[in-house]
Amino acid sequence: MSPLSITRTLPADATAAALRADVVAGLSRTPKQLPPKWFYDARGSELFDEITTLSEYYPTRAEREILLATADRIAAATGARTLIELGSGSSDKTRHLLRALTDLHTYLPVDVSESALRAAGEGLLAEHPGLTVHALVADFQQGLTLPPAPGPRLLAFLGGTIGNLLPDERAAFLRAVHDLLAPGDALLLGTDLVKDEATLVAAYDDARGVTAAFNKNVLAVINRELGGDFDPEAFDHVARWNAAQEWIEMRLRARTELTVKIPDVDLIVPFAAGEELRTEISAKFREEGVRTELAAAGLRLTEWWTDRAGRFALSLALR
Ligand code: AVJ
Repeated sequence: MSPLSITRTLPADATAAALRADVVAGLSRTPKQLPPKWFYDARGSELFDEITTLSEYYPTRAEREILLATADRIAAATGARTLIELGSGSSDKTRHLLRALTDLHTYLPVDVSESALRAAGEGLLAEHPGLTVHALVADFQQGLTLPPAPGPRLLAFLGGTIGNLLPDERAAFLRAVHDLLAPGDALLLGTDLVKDEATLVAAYDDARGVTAAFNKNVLAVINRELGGDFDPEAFDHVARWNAAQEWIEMRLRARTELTVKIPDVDLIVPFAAGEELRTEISAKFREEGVRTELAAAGLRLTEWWTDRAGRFALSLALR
């Protein structure tokens, strides 16, 4: 069995520096905001995995349904010899793709979590002994350099995570994907779709409060990493549909007027009673919008697949 190789393209202290910068900038401005990537420490990743099992949270199941139904067509359309997966996490849904991609030589999972990459990589190698697995510890928003790997290459960005980027970040991201790919390479993109407000809000405000705990986990991350004294109990979880932007916003709302100290970045953060801190946007898409955004980045949408209920889409686009 070939060994699992792991390359760290982030300096060891890059994550810490990025968190400090995001906390200082995001909590000093009005309205307050933090990028969603800081949810995902070990506890946050566990809570996210639990979210994917909730009856209200349909995207994971819907995307798996599409992948199961289309994996063979994806394999035939791309003939991929290399699969690159951004934000691979547990590589759970990837298994359906790997089974179908009969010409696959190399799998390049990319994630900020080295522990997730190691666990997933070892599991996949056991199932596909001939496969070369080269994991990259990297933040795909900070610019990505890929090791040489045989083409055609298929780059997968699943889960609807593109929806967590703001529109200008999304455009920059798709442009970077275009620049990473060669003619004949493909992008497989998962996007959650616009639907009725009640279904969307329930998916981000479940009855058992798992999403609320996930949302508040970012406060625990700041407390632990930067010596903060956030009291998670002092905030309410808010999930709201922004109809103009067509995205869900997750927020944390201060129950009372309060002050938070974050000594490691010399920050004292006042909250007014009812003041909200935006922790995530999760954009929802329509086919025409996806087609247009891909085209603007030089990528051509060739396939659009949804689950039977029409809740989620997988797009295949060619460079
Ligand atoms: C799967 C990472 C895209 O926006 O739906 C789940 C994360 N946030 N519940 C999403 C999430 C709240 C999620 N992503």
